[in-house]
Amino acid sequence: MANHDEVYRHYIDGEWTDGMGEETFESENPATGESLGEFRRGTPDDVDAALAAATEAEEEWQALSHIDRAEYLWDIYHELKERHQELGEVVTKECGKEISEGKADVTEAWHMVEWAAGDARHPKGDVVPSEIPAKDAYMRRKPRGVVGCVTPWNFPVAIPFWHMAVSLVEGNTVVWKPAEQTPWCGQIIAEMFEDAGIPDGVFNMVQGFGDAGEAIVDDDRVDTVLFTGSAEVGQEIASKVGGQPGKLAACEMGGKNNIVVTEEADLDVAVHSAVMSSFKTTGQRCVSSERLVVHEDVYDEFKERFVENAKNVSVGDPLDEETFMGPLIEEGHKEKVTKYNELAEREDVNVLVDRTELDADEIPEGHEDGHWVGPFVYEADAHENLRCTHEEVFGPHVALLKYSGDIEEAVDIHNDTDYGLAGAIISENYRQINYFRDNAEIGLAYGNLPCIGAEVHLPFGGVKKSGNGYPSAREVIEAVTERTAWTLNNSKDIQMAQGLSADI
Ligand code: UN1
Repeated sequence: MANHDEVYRHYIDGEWTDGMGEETFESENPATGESLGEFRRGTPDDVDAALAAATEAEEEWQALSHIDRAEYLWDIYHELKERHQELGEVVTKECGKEISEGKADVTEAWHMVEWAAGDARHPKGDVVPSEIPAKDAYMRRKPRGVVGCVTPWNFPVAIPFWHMAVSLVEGNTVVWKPAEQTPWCGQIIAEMFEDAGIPDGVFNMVQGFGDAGEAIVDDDRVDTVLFTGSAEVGQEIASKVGGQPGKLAACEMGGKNNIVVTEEADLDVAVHSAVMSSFKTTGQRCVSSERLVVHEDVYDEFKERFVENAKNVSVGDPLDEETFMGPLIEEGHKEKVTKYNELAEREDVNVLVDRTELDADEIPEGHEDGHWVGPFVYEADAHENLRCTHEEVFGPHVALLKYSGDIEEAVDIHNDTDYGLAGAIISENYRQINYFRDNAEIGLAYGNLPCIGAEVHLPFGGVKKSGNGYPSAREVIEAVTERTAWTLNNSKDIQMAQGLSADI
């Protein structure tokens, strides 16, 4: 538990500071409504101070080798592992994910740190044969400089390390704004960097809201912006940064993700995958599935079994190991999910399960102020352009969409959203699986698996409205480094490529 006698601060230039603003804000446990601690609210002036420190620290940090820089992260790797249970509980208390998910968040963080720090022993560069015999050509990677990171609440430990671990090992300095819903996780991560002895100004953390995030995005001293979060904010960032030459943004946003269940599916695998993908994290992963595209031959049996699960899946105290779904993150989000459930009714879908309001006896004692919602499941026309089947809800709001044709039709339905993040096919037929693999418009494609639970050493990102670039996992290296093509002439003659005449 955070210490209630103190107001937690920003970490700028190796110091804990109140910053320049007067305001504070509270972190709230979404399962109980209790306050977890009070935090200073950062202002654009605080971001300015953090960016000044990060810019100042660049030269010294870049003078270290990858391996020396990685040493600081190895310390954090060990700490994450040693404090697994404790930190998992903090994640669960602050963002409401059930405890196995809270712990998995911490595990994912140390996997990322391990990948980035281990990668220091594999510095990246290429020797490329030149088309001219006496020429050597190389490609070297260099850090871009200052990386600004804006991270979401739903993976409050893992995603910051997706952004920051590779950035730092590659020689960038960092200014990070944690999500305003999970400042306690932000505080703990900053303490870890301090304990690891990271040089002043290399890592900076400013707590706060959208205005602080915007100050990071707008500032010329930031060379790369990494953002994971909502489609609205991501689009705004991408278009703002697109208008600033020399600056780069890698954004990963949401999805309206599908699972395709063909007539050749193993229905045990199908139901299990759909329940995991739709209800884990109470549907609040960017990779959660809200559309289940099911062939008519297996539709009735799938529906019956999925509905049975949706009716019975446990919603409750996320610290209890028996719980499957915790609360939603905040009251405003509960209102949004409720509105989408109501919208679906107005759009005249056939509602199969409606647990929008839980029964009083389902809510555990002491948790009356939590933001509870259970599954909402309905069937709708797969070819109709309804808002409820096309807009991301980010909750346990799930449409069953029946199809009757072949795999081409299923994949057409699958692709019929503006998003393209994650999706899965459940089938025992390799031709169907291969067709899905080659034609589904998504960045993360799964076969006979839930579409959540990506591993950090694979690229993580989407297409269409789901994002540009990879602010995450191993591919983040593309966003936080730039490459120099270096060409050396080993002769006294000037010889040109493309057969260009060198006569003067
Ligand atoms: C997210 O939903 O924002 O693939 C990230 C997964 C996790 C990351 C999810 N490794 O489900």
